[in-house]
Amino acid sequence: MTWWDGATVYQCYIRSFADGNGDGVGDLIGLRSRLAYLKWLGVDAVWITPFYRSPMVDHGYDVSDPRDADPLFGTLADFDGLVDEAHRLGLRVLIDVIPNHTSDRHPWFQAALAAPVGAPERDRYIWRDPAPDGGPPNNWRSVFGGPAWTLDERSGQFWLHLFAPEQPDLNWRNPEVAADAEATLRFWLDRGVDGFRIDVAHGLFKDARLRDNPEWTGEGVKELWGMEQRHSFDQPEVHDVYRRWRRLVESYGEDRVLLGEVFLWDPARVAAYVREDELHLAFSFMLLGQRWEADNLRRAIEWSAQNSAWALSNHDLPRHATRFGGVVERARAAALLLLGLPGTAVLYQGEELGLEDAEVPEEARQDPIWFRSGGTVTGRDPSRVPLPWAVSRPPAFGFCPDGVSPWLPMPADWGERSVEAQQDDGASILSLYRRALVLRPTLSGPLEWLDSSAAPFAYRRGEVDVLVNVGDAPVPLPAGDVILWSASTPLGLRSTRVLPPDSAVWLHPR
Ligand code: ISL
Repeated sequence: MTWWDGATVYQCYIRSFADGNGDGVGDLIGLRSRLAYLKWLGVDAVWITPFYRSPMVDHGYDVSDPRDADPLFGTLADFDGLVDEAHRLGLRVLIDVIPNHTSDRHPWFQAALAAPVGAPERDRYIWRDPAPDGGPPNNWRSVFGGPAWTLDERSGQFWLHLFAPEQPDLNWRNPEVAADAEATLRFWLDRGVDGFRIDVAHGLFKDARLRDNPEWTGEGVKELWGMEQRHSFDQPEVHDVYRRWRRLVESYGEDRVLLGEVFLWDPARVAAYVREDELHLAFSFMLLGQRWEADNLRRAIEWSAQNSAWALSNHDLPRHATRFGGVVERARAAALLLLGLPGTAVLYQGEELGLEDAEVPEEARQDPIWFRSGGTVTGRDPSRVPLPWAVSRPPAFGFCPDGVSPWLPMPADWGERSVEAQQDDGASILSLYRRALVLRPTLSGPLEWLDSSAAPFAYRRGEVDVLVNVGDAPVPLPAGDVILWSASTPLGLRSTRVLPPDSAVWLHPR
């Protein structure tokens, strides 16, 4: 059995977790100072989003040096100290690796811009002559909106960027690119990391002929801006990369994990990445996008690949407390639904506080999606607002020192949601997460669906039944000993017990 089987990983979006140096942006020393909180909460591992050298166009997912820390977040020595402290506390450390693209400030891209057409310096990226009409070489769109190509006036060629123009896509058909990514993996494994979350793991290779993507007809690799991503994502060549990476990480021992962001809707295509000789885990995006509806939640869990990493929220999507309709009791029930599942669960920072998406005023927005869509798509800032730590210290509630503005404004009432406000309150959602994390290891074995008439949504894990009332009427509770319930009010007398709407229980059936 591997350590991640049954484990819970905590996603730390580092910019917004804890500010240790007082500049309004979260950092490595801030995270280190809060590791004891994560230990207290009861998670097994922390996944830290990118803290590498970056011009921060995409908040660190545009990397100019993948083997150094950005001064905004700290130093390599800070990182080493963080890993040591985490390991001392018994917490594993996962970090991001971003193999699909670099920053346009990466020395490789700077060299490419300076080199003549056809020079080896350019071949690490994807360049093409304009189409006959002078426009982009094909019809691909950037995930962030607009064309996936930008013209380099000097050379007269376009470069490919599936994300922002400042994130040029690497040419994975060039062996130097593969070798450099492996050097990055080794660099961090040598510093003691326990695994990697692979950004855009379904990317990397593009169709060799860069054919136009067809219009979306409802099936295929995935949809984006009305097009099927048949030629831009999920090419067969990518699997060899992960076979090599698997051997590489295994040369450091069996306990280093590869977790892919394989953002595809077709479960069979996701499953193709999670194999004996490829990735250990891939996120279940089916569950990440789901609304509070029994059938859809159940289908999302059924459809997802074996070896899923389950999550309800992350830094790219609306928080699930908001997606589920802003009903606190639902967020509480969802915790029991998520933490009852087998395999690996991933919490997104702040969900344990019941945080919802925050209103971010237009003038404060920072996500490239907001700018590239010409202000028509809000983007991801609302789910990236910093965490409140202290009750009564607006506007940053202990995220950063008093008198400093956090990099995104925090709602005025977030003191009530803070760690300090909830930590000693047995009825808080934070206490509920903590109790669930204590009990999670007692749930064992695979998931078995229960066609229980007592609750619309029910599954069994060994000795424990997980019942979730996603409906809007109370349902009778089957006989058994309740070991955990989500409702913030007590369950009531044994004989009259019901499961209220928007609540869940873990129970030993009788
Ligand atoms: O393909 C997608 C939509 O159809 C995207 O959702 C894509 O998988 C996702 O945006 C990738 O996200 C990751 O890489 C981005 C970065 O901005 C995100 O924060 C990161 O999670 C570019 O590095």
